[in-house]
Amino acid sequence: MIANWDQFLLPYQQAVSELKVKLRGIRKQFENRNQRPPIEFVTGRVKPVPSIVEKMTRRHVAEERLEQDMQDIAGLRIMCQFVEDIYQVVDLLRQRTDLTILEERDYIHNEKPSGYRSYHIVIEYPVQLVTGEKKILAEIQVRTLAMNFWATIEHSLNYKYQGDFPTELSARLQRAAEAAFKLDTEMSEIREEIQEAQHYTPQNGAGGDAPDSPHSKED
Ligand code: 0O2
Ligand code: 0O2
Repeated sequence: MIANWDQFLLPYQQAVSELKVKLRGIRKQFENRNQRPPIEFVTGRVKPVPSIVEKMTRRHVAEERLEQDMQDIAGLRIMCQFVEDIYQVVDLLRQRTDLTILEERDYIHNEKPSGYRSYHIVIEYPVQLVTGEKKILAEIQVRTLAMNFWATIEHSLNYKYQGDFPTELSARLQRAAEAAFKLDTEMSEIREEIQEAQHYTPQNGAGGDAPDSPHSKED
C-alpha cells in the first residue's frame, strides 16, 4: 500500500485549491460585469484515504493504476441556480485552456437508477511542482441547488444503510429526486416568464407592455 499518503495526495490538494479559486473566479467575473453568475457556489475536497482504499478494493483498482483509474481523488462541485446554468458552466469549462476535458457524463437527462442527477466532467489538470509539471485527474460535478439538496441527504442516509436501502425507501428517494427535478423545471419556467415580462416593461425600452402583463391595464 502507498507508504506516504501525504506525499501522494499533495498534488491533488494543490489542484483542488487552485481549481476552487479559478471556478470561484468565474462567479466574480460575472458579478463585476453586473450579470447574474451561472455559479452559485463552489466546493471541493480531496477524497479521504479510507474512502480511496475502500473504492480501490471495491473496484479492484491496483495501486499502480490508482492515478489513472480513480478519477475523483480530487473532487470539485459547482452549484447552480437553474438547470440551464449547468450547461452554460459546462460550455465555459470546454473553452478553458488551463484544463483538458477527458469525459462528460450527463446524469441530468440520464439520471442514475437511484434518482441522482448532476453533470459530471472528468478533467486532466496540470499542477506545477518543484519536480516539474504533473498532470492529475479531477472530477467536477455540476448540479442545481435542488439536485445538491437531494444528493447530500441521500448520501448521508446511504451511509446509514451502507448503500443497501430497503426497496420502499429507494422508491421514495427516487420520487423525492423527481420532485426536486420538477422544482428545478418550475423555477426555470418562472424565471423565463419573469424575463419575458421584464422584456416588455416600458422602462427597459423594449417596446411596450406585454398583452398579459398584470400592470398593463392600470399603468
Ligand atoms: P464532509 O462533511 O465529510 O462532507 P473554503 O475554500 O475554505 O471555502 P473548504 O472549507 O475547504 O472551503 O471546503 P469547501 O470547498 O467549502 O467544501 C468542502 C466540502 O464540499 C466537503 O466536505 C464535501 O462535503 C463537499 N464536496 C465538494 N466537492 C465534492 C466532491 O466532488 N465529492 C464529494 N464527495 N464531496 C465534495 P468535507 O470537508 O470533505 O466534509
Ligand atoms: P464520494 O466522494 O462519496 O462522493 P464511481 O465514482 O466509480 O463510484 P463512476 O461511474 O466512475 O462511479 O462515477 P460517477 O457515477 O460519474 O460518479 C460517482 C460520484 O457521483 C459519487 O462519488 C457521488 O459523488 C456521485 N453519485 C453518483 N451516484 C450517486 C447517488 O446515487 N447518490 C449520491 N448522493 N451521489 C451519487 P463516490 O464515489 O460515491 O464518492
